[in-house]
Amino acid sequence: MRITVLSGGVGGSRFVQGLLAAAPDADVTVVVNTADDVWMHGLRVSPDLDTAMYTLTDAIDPERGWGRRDETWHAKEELEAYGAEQAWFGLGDRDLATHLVRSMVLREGGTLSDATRRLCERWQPPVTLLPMSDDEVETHIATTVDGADVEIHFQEFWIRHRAQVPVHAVEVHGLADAVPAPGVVEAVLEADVVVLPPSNPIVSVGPILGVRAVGEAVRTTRAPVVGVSPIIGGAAVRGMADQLLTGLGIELSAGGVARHLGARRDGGVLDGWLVDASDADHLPGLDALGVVGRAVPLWMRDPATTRRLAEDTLALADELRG
Ligand code: FO1
Repeated sequence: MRITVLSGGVGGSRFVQGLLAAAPDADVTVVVNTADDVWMHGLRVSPDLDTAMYTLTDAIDPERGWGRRDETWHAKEELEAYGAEQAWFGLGDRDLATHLVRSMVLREGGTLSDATRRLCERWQPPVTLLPMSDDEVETHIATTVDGADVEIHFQEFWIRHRAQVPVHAVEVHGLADAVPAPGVVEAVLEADVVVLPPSNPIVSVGPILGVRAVGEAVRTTRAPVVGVSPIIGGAAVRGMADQLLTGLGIELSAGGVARHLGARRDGGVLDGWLVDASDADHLPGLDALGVVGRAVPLWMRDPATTRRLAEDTLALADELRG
């Protein structure tokens, strides 16, 4: 069975771990958001690609959910001592080698796909890891810092300001002209199941669907498209979906995100949508939207609950396939 997952960083990668446990014989392709990518100290950093690669090879730091386990921060301390502008970014010493290798591949004229393949030669993740695009795409946030209206990179919004500054607009630079990376459209069109895991609908799943040909492929694939709500109750499970959705006027609920993504029958991307058991009151609204909803335990607390969520997702896909 071919499963294609459109994923951001931490939440999406955790979900894929459950998917691999639920369907060990499946051929899984993870199409990863690259709009979080950023130039840091002259190096190209791809946070979601690295989080997926590290999570699926158990190199991830389990507490942080990003970066390497057993990490040290000497380079970061030295950059702080130099008063380097971007010293606020969590650049780990082990992680630094990943950015150096990626940047070397790019500097030699390679693509982000080439760099990802190069890094995966070492890590051998149990999935095919594809950037959504090889074009440079970057999410910037229009905000107000110390009374001044500015536009800053998403990473600065999230890390330096801890998402505690207002969101006036989200601009994904380069997205309009970005084309899918090699293999991405095929992975969506030839899948038996396409999954939108509990990643941020604005800054993670959004940009992937915003690569025009990818969004079109998701809307036209013969595979059932099943999403998992990143919102439980009225709050994001983790990350900064609260601030982003509210800032953009999208209802902060499982139903609100489903309406934002839309039903495939009306030009949206969803056939099915999993909400948490505590959000079962959103099921009638999903029916009205034209999306088949299921209320199941959504919290990925441990491998068992994560696997169960993946099983519930595949079960709904089977139902939708008919
Ligand atoms: N997240 C943080 O909250 N603080 C950091 O300093 C930080 C550094 C970092 C470095 C490499 C990397 O791959 C991810 C990193 N992240 C950090 C996480 C990252 O900002 C987010 O995971 C995604 O960009 C949003 O999903």
